[in-house]
Amino acid sequence: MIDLSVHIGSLALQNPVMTASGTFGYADEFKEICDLNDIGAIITKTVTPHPRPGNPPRRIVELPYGMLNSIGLPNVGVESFIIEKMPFLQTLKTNVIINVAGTDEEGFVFCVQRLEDVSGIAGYELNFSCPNVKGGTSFSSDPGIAERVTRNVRKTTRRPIIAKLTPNVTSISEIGRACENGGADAVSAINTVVGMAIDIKTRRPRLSTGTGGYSGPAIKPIALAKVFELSRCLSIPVIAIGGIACAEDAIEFLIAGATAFQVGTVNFYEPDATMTIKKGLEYYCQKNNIQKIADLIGSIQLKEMAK
Ligand code: RRO
Repeated sequence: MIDLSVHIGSLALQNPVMTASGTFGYADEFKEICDLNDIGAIITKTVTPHPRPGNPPRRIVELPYGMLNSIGLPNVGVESFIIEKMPFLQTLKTNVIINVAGTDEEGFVFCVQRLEDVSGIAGYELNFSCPNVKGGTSFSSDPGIAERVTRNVRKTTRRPIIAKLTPNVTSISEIGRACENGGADAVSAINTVVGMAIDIKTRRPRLSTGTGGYSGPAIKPIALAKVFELSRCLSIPVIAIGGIACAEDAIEFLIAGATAFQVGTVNFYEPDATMTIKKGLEYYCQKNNIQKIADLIGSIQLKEMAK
C-alpha cells in the first residue's frame, strides 16, 4: 500500500487530489462518475454574501489548448447555499472546502461568519483572484489588502484557510507572503490567466465581457513556475492549480514543491479525471519505489540550474 496522505496545516488529506472551485459544481453533479470519498478534498464553486446572476452570455469559449471563461461568479448566495447545497456535501466523508468571496473586504468575513456554525466544513478557500468581476483580483494584487482580509478571516475562524492567488501580478511571492503574515494556512495558485479571443468575421470579442480567465493545459508551465516560486519563499503549504490533466502533470507540481493540487478544466472533458489521476499517482509511486507520496514534495533537483 502506498501512503498518499498529505497535510495542509491541521487538515489531513487521504491523498493530494482536490477539485478546483467552479469545475466540479457542488459535487452531487459528479456522484455517478466519481467515488467522491476517494478525493482528497472537494472545493465548491465560490459563494458570495448575496445571490449573483453572473455575467451575460457568451461566458465560455473553447480554444485549441485551453478554455476561456467569464462566468462572473454566479451563485445562490450564502444563505441559500447552506440550505440547498450543504445537505448533500454533509453526507460526504471526504474534506469539503468552501470557496468564498466578497465584492468588498467585509464580504469574505460575512460568508465565513455565516458558515462557522455549519457542520461538515473542513476549511475555506478565499477567492482573492476572480478575473471576471470588478475588483475581483484586487484582493491578491495588493499585499496590504491580501494581508488585511486574510487576518480578518483568521480572527473569524479556527478552520483552515487557503488564499487563492492570481497569476496576473508582478510578484506572486510578495502576495503569498502577505497571506502567510495574515494567518493563512496555505495558498493555492494559480487562478486563471487573463486572456482574450476575437471573432475575425464580426471583429467582436468572443466573450461578452471582452476578456476572461484562461485555463487548461496551456497554462500549466505558467502555473508550475508560480508554484515553484511560492514554495521556495513561503513556510506554509502551496496547493497547485493550473492545467493539471493527468498524474504526470500533478507529479511535476509535487516535485516543484506543491503539497497538494487541484484538478480543474479537465473535469469538463474527462469528468472522472480525479479518479484516473489518483490511480496514476499510485502507479508512479509503485514503479519508482516511493512508499510515501509526501517524500516527493519539493524533491526537485536544482544542482545544474543556471540561475
Ligand atoms: O466565476 C468566474 O468567472 C470565475 C471565477 Br469566480 C474564478 O475564480 N476564476 C475564473 O476564471 N472565473
